[in-house]
Amino acid sequence: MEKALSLYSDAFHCSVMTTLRTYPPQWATLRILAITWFLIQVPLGLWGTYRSHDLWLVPVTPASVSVQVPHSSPTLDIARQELVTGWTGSKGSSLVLQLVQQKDLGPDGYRLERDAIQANTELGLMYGAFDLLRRQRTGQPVHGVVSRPAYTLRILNHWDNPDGSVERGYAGRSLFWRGMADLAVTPADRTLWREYARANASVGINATVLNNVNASPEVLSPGMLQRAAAVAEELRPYGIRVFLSINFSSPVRLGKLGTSDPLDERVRTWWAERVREIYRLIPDFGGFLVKANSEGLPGPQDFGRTHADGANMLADALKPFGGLVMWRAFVYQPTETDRAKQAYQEFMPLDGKFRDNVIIQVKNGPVDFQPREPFSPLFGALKLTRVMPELQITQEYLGHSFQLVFLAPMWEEFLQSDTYQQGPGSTVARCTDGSLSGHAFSAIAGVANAGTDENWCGYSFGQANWYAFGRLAWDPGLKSREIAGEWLRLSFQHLRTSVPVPLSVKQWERRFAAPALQIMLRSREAAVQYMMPLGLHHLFAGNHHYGPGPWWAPPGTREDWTPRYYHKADTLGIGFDRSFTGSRAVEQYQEPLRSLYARPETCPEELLLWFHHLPWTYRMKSGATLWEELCRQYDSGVREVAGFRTLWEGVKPYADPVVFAEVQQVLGRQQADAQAWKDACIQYFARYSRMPVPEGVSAPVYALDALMKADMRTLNQ
Ligand code: GCW
Repeated sequence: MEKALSLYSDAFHCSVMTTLRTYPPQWATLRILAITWFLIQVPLGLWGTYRSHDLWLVPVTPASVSVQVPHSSPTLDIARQELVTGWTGSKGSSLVLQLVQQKDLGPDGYRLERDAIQANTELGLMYGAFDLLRRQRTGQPVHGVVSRPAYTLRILNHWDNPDGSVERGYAGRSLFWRGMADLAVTPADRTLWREYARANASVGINATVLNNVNASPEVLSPGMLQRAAAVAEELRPYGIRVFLSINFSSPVRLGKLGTSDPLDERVRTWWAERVREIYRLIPDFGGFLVKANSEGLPGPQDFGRTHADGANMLADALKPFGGLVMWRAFVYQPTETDRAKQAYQEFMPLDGKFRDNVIIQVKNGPVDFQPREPFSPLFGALKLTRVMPELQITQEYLGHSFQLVFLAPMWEEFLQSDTYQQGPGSTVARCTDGSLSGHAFSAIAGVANAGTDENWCGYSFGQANWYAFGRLAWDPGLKSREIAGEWLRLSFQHLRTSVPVPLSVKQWERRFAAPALQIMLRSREAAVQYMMPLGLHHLFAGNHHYGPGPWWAPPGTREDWTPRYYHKADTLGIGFDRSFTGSRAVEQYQEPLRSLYARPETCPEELLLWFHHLPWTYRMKSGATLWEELCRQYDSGVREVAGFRTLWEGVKPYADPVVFAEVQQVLGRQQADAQAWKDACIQYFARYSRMPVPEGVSAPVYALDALMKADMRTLNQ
């Protein structure tokens, strides 16, 4: 992308120069003027080309506004500066930022009045300022607005390693780490961290975990802590608190103690000292995120202790400083027990045993960020313990940064799922944002998709997922459509007059925004269809989690890491039986879900093969057999992507050429890879179903044997 952008500017620059060179020397003055114009316009961003690094915070030529702040402070100065440089309201307006005492606004909420922003805190005023500017740019009402976030903590999880690599990152290197030998903080680091903080604050994100949950003990080394402190310094004025992931065996690996047993006094003292040291450097440090006894990582169970023992030990160390432990429930072992059941089984007996500064972080689905899963039954089930959702913004299982998939529809589906824990209407959002539990404190996490790529997210539309996470963490009731619409306007509307065919706002909405919106809103369902329709899950070839591999099972691989564990295709049928005749995972859901999920006739078809192993000839609601329906879903997913390409071709005259070319390329690869998914899965499953591919389903492009040998990541690169 970066390359594309600079190629584009270079091309422009060359053509300006060539034109000028062809004119006679008396044109020298004009030449100088033209070059000066060019040099001024580009850095100021007034030239109207796409600058992917700006994200949704595109610079404008502001109208004049006078902004009064109650006093000067780093946060209020930011709010003021944003308003002055970003004002697109009426010229000559005056605005007062007022600190008030209004209980209904809470710590981060605000009220937008005709000529005032009111909030209880400086941060509330800053959030109000960002919202006001967003509203001006997206044509929403700018006064009479009261807003406060649903979740107290709206946090990103970076899976960044000390060496600068990013686990499941598809957008360059880490924003925070460059290796243990390069911990010095440069001015460029600070600039990048401020830009990062600003982007987060603009959508209400107020915390971040700087390193991978697969944590290296080194994160607690003095050098890394000092760098983390420098990050915290830049993030603080934007209201973003820094957290770290820790490795449970740090006392042994870093502290050279003989044990990491959470009940051992020396271990407890060691952690208490580490925590004191951190708070000396980062006075508002948020706390620890912990992945323990999960996927081979150490944890309290190594010493015969429970997750509660481990979490509480850290919570006790953090308590005097107001710190928090986010303890992940992503735990499963290669046992006979269905993987989807294990987190619930481990954590339910511990309900009520956690300290009040512990919160259990649960992935949205019971398995692992698959394109579609039912919600994890832990939501709403843990009644005495705080629970927070973990979403994945980085597209590990949804096409990396090579496919355009807008994730808000998936998150909306999840957050609005009814758990029935306290009767109808007990949505996941309400079970976790404090509405039902009455807990004063609540949180939601998103695994970040940002890296050092010029455009932060690997491809431009990936930015929409970062944006959407922030917006939903603030207001889980928002609709994907509203979020996508906002993001499109913020990111691209300013280009409408500098595109090949300049447009009015109305024309731009119709000709550019509407088709782009349609692509975004349908993209997740399309991905489900061409990857794993009807409740299928984890069909990936290899640990890269990109392309199809329902056959994938290299010798020695843990069974629960192979697709066959999940799809269980045989000559009789396909799917994972989690009903009462199978693993009984349905038992973990409240009524009426338990009964609905337990019977194929009442199970939602989009989750059918998640809960049931059914004959290939099973009759679907459409009257087609399961096999026919499966083939058609795959086919329809590929067709949908072909449709996205056509829609996108239609925006060409109205799109910035750089954006156009980039998305065109992404969709091209997406269609080819969708085709590979369809061809792989239909041909592979046909070996079991032994049924003909139904009429109307397009013929394969790839032969199964070739796909089985190919590296799916590079097949259509
Ligand atoms: O889905 C899996 C990923 C791992 C990740 C793990 C987790 C950080 O493939 O890369 O590890 O989930 O969430 O802990």
